[in-house]
Amino acid sequence: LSPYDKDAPIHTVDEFINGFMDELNFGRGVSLARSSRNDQYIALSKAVRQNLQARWMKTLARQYEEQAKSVAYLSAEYLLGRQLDNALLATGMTDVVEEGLDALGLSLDRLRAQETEPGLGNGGLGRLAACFVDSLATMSVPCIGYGIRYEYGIFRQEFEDGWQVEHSDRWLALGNPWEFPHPEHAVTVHFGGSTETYTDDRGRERTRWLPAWDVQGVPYNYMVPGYRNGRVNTLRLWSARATRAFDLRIFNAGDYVEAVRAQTFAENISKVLYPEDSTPQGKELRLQQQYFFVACSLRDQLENVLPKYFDLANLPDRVIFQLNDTHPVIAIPELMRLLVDEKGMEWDDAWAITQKCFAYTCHTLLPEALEVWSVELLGKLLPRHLEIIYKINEIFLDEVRAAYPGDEIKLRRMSIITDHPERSVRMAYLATIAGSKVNGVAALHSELLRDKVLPDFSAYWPDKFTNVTNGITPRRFIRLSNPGLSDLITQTLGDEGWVTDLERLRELEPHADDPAFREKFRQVKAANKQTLAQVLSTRDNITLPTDVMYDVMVKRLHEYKRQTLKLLHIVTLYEQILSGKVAVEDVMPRAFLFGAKAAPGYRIAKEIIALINAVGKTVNNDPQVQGRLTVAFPANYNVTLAERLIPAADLSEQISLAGKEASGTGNMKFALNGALTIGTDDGANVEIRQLVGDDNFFLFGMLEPEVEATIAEGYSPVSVYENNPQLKATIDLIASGHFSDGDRNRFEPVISNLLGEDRFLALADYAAYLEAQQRVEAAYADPDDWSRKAILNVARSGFFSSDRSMVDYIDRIWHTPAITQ
Ligand code: 26W
Repeated sequence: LSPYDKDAPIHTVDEFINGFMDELNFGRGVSLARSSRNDQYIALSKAVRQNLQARWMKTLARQYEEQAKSVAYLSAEYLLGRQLDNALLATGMTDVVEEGLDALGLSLDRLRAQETEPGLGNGGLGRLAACFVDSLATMSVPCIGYGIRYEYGIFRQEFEDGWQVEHSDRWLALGNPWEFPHPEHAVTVHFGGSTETYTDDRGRERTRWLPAWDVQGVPYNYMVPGYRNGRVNTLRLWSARATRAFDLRIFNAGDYVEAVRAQTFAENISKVLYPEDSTPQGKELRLQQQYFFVACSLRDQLENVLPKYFDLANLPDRVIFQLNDTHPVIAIPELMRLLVDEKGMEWDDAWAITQKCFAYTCHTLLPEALEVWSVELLGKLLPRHLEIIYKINEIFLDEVRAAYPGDEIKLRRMSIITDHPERSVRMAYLATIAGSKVNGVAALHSELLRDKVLPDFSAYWPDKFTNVTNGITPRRFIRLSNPGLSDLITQTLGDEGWVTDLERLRELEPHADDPAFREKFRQVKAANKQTLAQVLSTRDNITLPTDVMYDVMVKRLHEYKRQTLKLLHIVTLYEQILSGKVAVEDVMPRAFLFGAKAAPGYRIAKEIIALINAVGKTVNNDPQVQGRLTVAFPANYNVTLAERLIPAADLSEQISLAGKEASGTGNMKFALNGALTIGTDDGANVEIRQLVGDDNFFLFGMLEPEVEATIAEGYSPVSVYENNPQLKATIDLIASGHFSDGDRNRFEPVISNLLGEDRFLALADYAAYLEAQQRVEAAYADPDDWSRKAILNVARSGFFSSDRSMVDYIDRIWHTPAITQ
């Protein structure tokens, strides 16, 4: 940096007021008196970001000087959450800003509320990417996150008569102070057309792609601030726009209006996030999105990030591309194409480089979630890539043939190309063959991935397979979201070091036995419930009692996650009151809180949402219940709401069918914030239970091998129903129309799904779940012991810091040291 470049300009309250007023008066062009709340929010954000910008330039300069190896994280989703608070925390500016705003008669809380969160992800996978980039910045590890700047993020959910309705998420409508567009660095991406062979000047037979159309990717940079370490990494999201060539061609044809319309066609590529979580639809636009952002990102690395005249043979020393699920896997043939077709490298040399430059993380076990692209579609959109994939497959199958002579079945099983149900490309296989490492996201998941999903590949390459258990950033998910608990921890441990060294929470363990500490801990939880009740009252017009257990289930609505099992529990408690089996005075008061979005085309998931809302309406308004059971389902669950809900929870519901939830990360957030888990032996629940101890976790349900055995035996949900009188009474109450104004058909789809198929064995685990809920009630009846368990959950959750996940990725996969100075 030259001496003319500015260092962080804001340190004092006066400097802040100056910076803020400059941004307001000269950035927005309004006086304080005339400014809107949005003007104020943007001016505030821009004043805060000044301090980050100075650090950002320095970080980039250091990285360049050290020629450091970086992680290029390729992810179609980043579920970032609000930026302002995180920037304040990272820079340590909160107090100065609060005081400065106060002096101007403004409130930081109100301006915070003005921010629309960037919801550029569906759920766990997108949020994980956001946690990982946060941790890497905090650990001074060079990383650039690549993704798509969707103009519309995940839809905004509303309920109409309890039914989910989707609205577009216009998150950019009021301006976005957190992004830095760089149209001058736009790159061009090609699509379609055909390929041809030719002989180059050295007499070699080569192939080139003759594409039919192209678009430009404009990079928008976002700052990823490290926590108080003076580092700021980059998140580079690509936005699509029409190229000049694109519209010139049409202008020349004389149709001006058609030319302008064509620009819309190009811009459609980054228009909207696909709201599908786990069921890929094979839509052409989705493949366009995937190729668009990885092509932009690879070109950016090769042409802008690496020095001029860089020897590409050394690429693996400078960058590792981490594939966040299969969504960016088309990057593999793209790198081969760049190296072979454009740089003139020999195939084998290019392949050796490519194999070192990629690593693949799988985030699912559901077979229907594994992405497959039809050969027809891929060949139409990316003909050269299809050829490259075929060649990769051919060479790989030759290897397999040599290793297992005569085993035609194995050959067919391991082929990237499958013929059923139509000729298509299995992206997970391509990623496994090309990647240097393949990892699952929790211990159990990595085991199942190795042994059940990719057994042939793990037998062939045992060392390729590894595990990295997911994590969550403690900055956002305790320090920011739970200031009360954070202050208590800091007071108890003596300093704030735990925020970047989460294993230090272990030091809380001895305090779990201290009655005074338990009391303070309970006060924090009680205050968090008050805050949440306040938020839900203004946000959703929901009335919540604050002196009851908060039992929370928040995650995408999916059958395998089994929201219906939770619902059956609630209806059971209610039925027991109605039928007089249990006196209402003996019912433990509880509030059941749900948050969940369903994929818009996922019918049964939407029916389940409607049923939860219907049950809530009936139960909440039934005088017989005397307010002991409350069901709350605030619409539009997102990161911002999670930050309020999780700190207020007593009980965390993690009740997926064993073997289906790859990891879960919400489960970690709850434990860290002092909720106890009721959960199955699934995903990271397994590790949570091992760490917090069996006494501090309510385990129930079948284990994964039992699940398989039950299905193999021929599972009959209806006989479970026939043989359990309470279950029968519960389901019959729903079927009777009690929650649908007497309409017996209203929830027939849900009922017949449960009794006829029950793909995820909710009924099979029902009895065990009720029994576990009774253990929960018994434990909650002893507040002191419950607090002790909750404190131990906090104290033993340090492992789930995404900082630890990053250490594991660095040791096992990336080998990227932190930068120094
Ligand atoms: C449309 C195709 C599709 C397929 C899969 C879209 C999205 C997916 C993701 C893999 C779904 C997802 O978010 N998986 C979740 O990833 C989290 C982070 O690793 C895990 O904690 C969750 O268990 C897993 O469901």
